[in-house]
Amino acid sequence: STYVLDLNDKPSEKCGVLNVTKITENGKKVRKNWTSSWTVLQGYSLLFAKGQGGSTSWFGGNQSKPEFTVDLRGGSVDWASKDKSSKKHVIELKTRQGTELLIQSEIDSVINDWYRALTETINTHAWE
Ligand code: I3S
Repeated sequence: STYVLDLNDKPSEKCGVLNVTKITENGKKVRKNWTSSWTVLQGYSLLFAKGQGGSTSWFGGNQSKPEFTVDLRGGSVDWASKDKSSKKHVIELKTRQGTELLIQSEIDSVINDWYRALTETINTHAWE
């Protein structure tokens, strides 16, 4: 039989473009700055790189470095309450280190897949 290996089927290996902003850094509130970001879930790490614009680049390439990386171990993920953002389909991600991020996509199937993947990852690595 034949099957297609879809990278996005694995809970711990997923990538795509999302809108992202930090709202808290090391426990301190920071100003929102929504940016479109190439996002990769790799094991328990969530990596963000500048999305769109500029040269075509990827993590494997020379020109691109992840802008920041989030360690999901011990973190939490939930749908953001209305007071966190006026946008639709917003996920709130909190890390053990005291960073809070909002991640969003206009496409609800996309954000639902991310919600599932992040939840599975956090649950899988809950005791590390
Ligand atoms: O939670 P806030 O402060 O209403 O967030 C909005 C602002 O950050 C706004 O920027 P400035 O106030 O810096 O101009 C952004 O443009 C909005 O996108 C933010 O709100 P949403 O509801 O989109 O997360």
